[in-house]
Amino acid sequence: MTFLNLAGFQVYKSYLSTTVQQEFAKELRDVVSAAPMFSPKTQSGGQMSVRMSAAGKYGWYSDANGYRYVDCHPNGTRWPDIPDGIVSVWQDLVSKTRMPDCCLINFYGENAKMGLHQDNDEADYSYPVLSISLGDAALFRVGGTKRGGKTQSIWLESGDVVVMGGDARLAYHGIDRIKFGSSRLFNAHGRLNLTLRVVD
Ligand code: MD3
Ligand code: FE
Repeated sequence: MTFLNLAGFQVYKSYLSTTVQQEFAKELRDVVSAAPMFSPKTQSGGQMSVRMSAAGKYGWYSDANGYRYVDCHPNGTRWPDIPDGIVSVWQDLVSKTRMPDCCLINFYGENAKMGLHQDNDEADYSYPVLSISLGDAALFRVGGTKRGGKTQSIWLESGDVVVMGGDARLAYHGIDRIKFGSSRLFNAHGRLNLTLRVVD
């Protein structure tokens, strides 16, 4: 494990052992079989290249009416519980008293990316967002709290954990591209990113 501070982002490289990553991958297979991945629609009528699902009290959903946190999957069922092992990463690095309300699950296939954005739909920014990367490596770009400022980039690899708190909580960030096929964690290529959040 090596620790790095990148513009207020706490980056824990190789935080999770291969064994733990494999255990998370297995638990996530059960989560996404109960709550299948979908491609959120954008306001402009397009589709995001990232596929998403979620676990916990809330998940994220987007359609012609905008984007928001919702307490059910689009299929009408409640989101599955966040697997215990994943909650324990939050307990070790963020809080032992306040549990996350949401574990967003983002899947990146070969050409998926996520444009620079801020995460500002949550009611309380005093809690950090914790990100867990699994599978193929991704080029992560971080900026400041205003659009158009200078940015820095870093490769996030399987087993890396990032904590975004303080000023970094409202920093612009995105994923430029995936190094498709760079990891052997899953039977298929691609990247999963988990973000644990306090929503309300
Ligand atoms: C900084 N996900 O789900 S993880 C997202 O890899 C999101 O799937 C990316 O941006 C991904 O919203 C980046 C790193 C990350 C996640 C949430 C943040 C950075 C963040 C929230 C606030 C500030
Ligand atoms: Fe984000």
